[in-house]
Amino acid sequence: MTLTKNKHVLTWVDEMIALVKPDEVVWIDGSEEQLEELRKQAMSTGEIIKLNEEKLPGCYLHRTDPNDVARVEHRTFICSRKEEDAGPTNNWMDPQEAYTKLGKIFDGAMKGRTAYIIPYSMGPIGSPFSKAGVEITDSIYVVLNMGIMTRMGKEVFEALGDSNDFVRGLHSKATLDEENKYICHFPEDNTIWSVNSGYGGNVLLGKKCFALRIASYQGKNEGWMAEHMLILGVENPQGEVKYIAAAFPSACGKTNLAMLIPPEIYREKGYKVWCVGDDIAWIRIGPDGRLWAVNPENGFFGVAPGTNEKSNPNALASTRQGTIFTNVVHNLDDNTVWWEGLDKNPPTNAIDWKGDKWDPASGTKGAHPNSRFTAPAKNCPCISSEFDNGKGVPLTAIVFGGRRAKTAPLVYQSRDWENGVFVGSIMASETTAAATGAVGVVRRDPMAMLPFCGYHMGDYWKHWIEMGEKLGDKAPKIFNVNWFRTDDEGHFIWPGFGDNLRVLEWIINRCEGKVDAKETAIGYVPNADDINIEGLDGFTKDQLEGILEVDKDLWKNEIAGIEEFYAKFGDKLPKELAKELDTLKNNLK
Ligand code: GTP
Ligand code: SPV
Ligand code: MN
Repeated sequence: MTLTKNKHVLTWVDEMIALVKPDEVVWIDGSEEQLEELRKQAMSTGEIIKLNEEKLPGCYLHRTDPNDVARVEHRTFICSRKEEDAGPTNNWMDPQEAYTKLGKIFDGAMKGRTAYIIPYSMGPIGSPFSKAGVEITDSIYVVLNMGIMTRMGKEVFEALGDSNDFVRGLHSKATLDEENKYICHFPEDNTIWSVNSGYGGNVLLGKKCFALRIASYQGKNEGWMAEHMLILGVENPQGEVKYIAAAFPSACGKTNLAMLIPPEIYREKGYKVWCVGDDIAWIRIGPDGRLWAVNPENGFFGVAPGTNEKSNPNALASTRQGTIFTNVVHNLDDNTVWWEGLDKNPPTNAIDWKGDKWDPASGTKGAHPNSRFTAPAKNCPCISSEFDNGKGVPLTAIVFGGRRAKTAPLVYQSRDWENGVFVGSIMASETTAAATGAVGVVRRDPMAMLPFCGYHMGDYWKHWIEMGEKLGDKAPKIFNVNWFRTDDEGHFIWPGFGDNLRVLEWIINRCEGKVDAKETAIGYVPNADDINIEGLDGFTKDQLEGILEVDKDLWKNEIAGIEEFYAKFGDKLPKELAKELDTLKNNLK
């Protein structure tokens, strides 16, 4: 039974169904009964495994194909009509060529299978700033994950009415043929085609594909921004909440920062941190002229390894019910899950992420480094009261950050908005397991959007600069952080995690004009006395001074990398950024 009379939806669905030729078509209404029916089916085929109902109620384990465990950037394309519009940082394919090429792969790909038609909303259903999507998929795993990550169900069609304003997503696991794996975006058609993968970021089309790649393009045209950012609120002892959005590349600490638990001395004083979002922010200028941010998602697709009672208790608590675990260890003794960094007791009677019997003494990893949990946001003990507020929250500060063993100090503040855009544009970070390819290689990742910007990065920077012009003195202050400076033995110097609140406090103090700072070549760096290290066992002021240091020689080396990167943009490099680079060069002389 179709769930809508919307002609645009029906025509498109008919067309896609004629292409992929499933045996059956099921419209997802979002009801618990229908989801339960699908879970039963997926359990019967082994697609998901039900976990211990007492210890992990409503939780399931799924394993993807061992060759299909992360985003595939080299197979991800922006199919704008003009090649130039995809820019030098994206793979481009001509849209007609892409539709033809993928059309052949999709042709009959769902024979013998069921096509599920998923209506979903990014943002609370019916809010003026929310956007609708429809995903057609042959994977129950995708349906169940979309049910956690988005607002899914027939109400989305009710809110959509007769409108043509929805994103069309087509996904088939097809044969998982790596040579024919494509994640194609057609920003001018509001369309996404994804084939031959079953991994989250490639197939949960509401997430990176829509909420970042398509939405960043929409945002440029409509005057707002779609960013790879967490959103959190810091509540001070007086009960005032200041909101911060922060962009870090994949697996660089967004989920952890978004739901951090304040250090004891802060908790005693009455500080609280509220999580609005952990991965994506849709940001626009509100009626008061300030920037307001909404989290368009409804759940967390978080990195499992390293998540534990100490590093991120709120994330762990979020995964204790109604969660889908992907590519973690299955503990057969009590039918629960485990991953590296959960605790020091790996199960001995266990199956690893590949589905093989696993011995923790073997030295191999039991969980894939990019294994993930899909957990409902509502489970999070510190979820913000503003989570469902379609208007969003007003931003006091924007923070950029990456994984840098050296060079970038613990924190610094940009001089002004344009300088802040420059700081975001020169971000660099060590690659992680969130995408296929080498891990630990430093690459430029402007605004943490390198893999997610749906149009020309030069135009994207221009858009940032124009947003600043509109904001004027109401613009949030822009900062950069780096939790990942290492010592000579390669150990992280800064304790990180909950203690990152100490840095957020400095950031908020700066926004309120409460503390001074040292002006350096790159921007304002804290005086060591202004970062509270009280109660930090074994961390000294010397160490703090060390990680606040701006090493001019390292930064001079950095210049070459920035110039090389900027050169790719030719005359699309905003002149404001070229000027900022000149200033930095002069400052380093
Ligand atoms: P995506 O979901 O891929 O976008 O990742 P993310 O940015 O949300 O990263 P996440 O918070 O899941 O952290 C990724 C990894 O970084 C985990 O292994 C964490 O344990 C580690 N990490 C997070 N915060 C810190 C920190 O402050 N210090 C250190 N040393 N590691 C951290
Ligand atoms: C990321 O890689 O930034 C993620 C996970 O948040 S994915 O949904 O796979 O993109
Ligand atoms: Mn992410």
